[in-house]
Amino acid sequence: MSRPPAPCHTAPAQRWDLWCRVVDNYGDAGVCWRLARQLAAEYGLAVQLWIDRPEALARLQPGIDPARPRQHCAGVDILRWDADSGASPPGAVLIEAFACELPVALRAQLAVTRPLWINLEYLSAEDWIDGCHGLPSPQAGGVAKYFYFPGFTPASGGLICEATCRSARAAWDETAARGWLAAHGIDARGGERRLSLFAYEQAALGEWLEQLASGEPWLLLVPEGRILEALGAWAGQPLAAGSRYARGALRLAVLPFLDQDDYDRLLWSCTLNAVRGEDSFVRAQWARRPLLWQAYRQAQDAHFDKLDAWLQRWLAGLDAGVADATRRFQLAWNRERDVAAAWPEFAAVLPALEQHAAGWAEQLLHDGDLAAKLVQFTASRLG
Ligand code: TRH
Repeated sequence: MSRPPAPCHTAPAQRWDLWCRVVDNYGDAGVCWRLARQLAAEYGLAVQLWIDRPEALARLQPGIDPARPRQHCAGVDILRWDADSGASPPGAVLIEAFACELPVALRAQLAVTRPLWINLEYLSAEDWIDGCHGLPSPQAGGVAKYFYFPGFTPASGGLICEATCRSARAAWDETAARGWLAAHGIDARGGERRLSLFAYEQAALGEWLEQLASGEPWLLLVPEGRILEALGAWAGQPLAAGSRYARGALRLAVLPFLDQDDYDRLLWSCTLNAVRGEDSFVRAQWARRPLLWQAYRQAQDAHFDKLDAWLQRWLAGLDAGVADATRRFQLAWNRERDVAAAWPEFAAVLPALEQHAAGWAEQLLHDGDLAAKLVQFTASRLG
């Protein structure tokens, strides 16, 4: 997909406003921050990111001060979304992330200011996404709000992937990985495979760790987070950033919570990445390595539909044995049981999945990344 022409430096940059409410964890802030940065860096847009909990953003990006109501970082104006927000007129494009309710004051002016109003939805690999992506929904005052669905198909809104991510990943190799680990005080050992772990609570964690301890050598790399409690219970000692622990063939190193760019480097350095939610799940695909996805739990187990839909796409065309072993382990991880029983077969197919991973990433980006598609989508509607 061709990119729009480079920004003209004499014309004022088009302004986009991105509104983000942090529901929980880091995904809402993570997705919005990534998109805001990319739109500013690659498309020369003047991006304003309004966020109700800048402290979530501060964990992901060094240099952000959550106490400041307004600041500029990585080309983006970051504004705290508080009770008085929404009085100033929006830019040409207004993105409401994940159906967050826009401020009343802002909604009241949309019929007059008429920005292109987009609801950026959560990611799903389900088929119905393609039929809904890009549809307008009439709102009060004759204004349309467009549904923008990220996704895995050409007919969807695509996946966020910055140009810098592609080039830096392409240049990353085992020497870089070892250097990165050394900088974090971790010595890489020959013959040892690496597993990164970013997970919600996980009842089956202990049985998996036991098995890892009694098999081939693995180095488990865990950024600080809520999984540390379960890990510490298994290790029989409290764990925090900097902790080291070993049992049998398993070595464990706890890292600090990394900034977004450094978290990518962790993913690129591992044999297998256990990820969760939405944004780390996408980043693990750009890592071009096998991944284990813990979907964000939803009512009525709706997340299993999302998991199935993604597995169908990811595993399409793979040898039936590889696909079955992978599906079984991903389901066991999400059901939080029978993980130990499913591990040996999944471990055996990791090399085949690694071979598949690079082609999969290329295929996903073939029709353009999310920002490229979004910019085209807006250009065609703004005229
Ligand atoms: O944190 P998540 O579980 O986030 C979410 C939210 O819960 C949200 O409400 C939900 O709807 C959504 O998931 C599906 O997982 P996610 O999406 O992977 O976001 C994590 C972010 O944190 C991502 O941008 C990567 C980043 N990260 C770091 O920057 N450093 C780290 O060390 C780690 C572990 C993650």
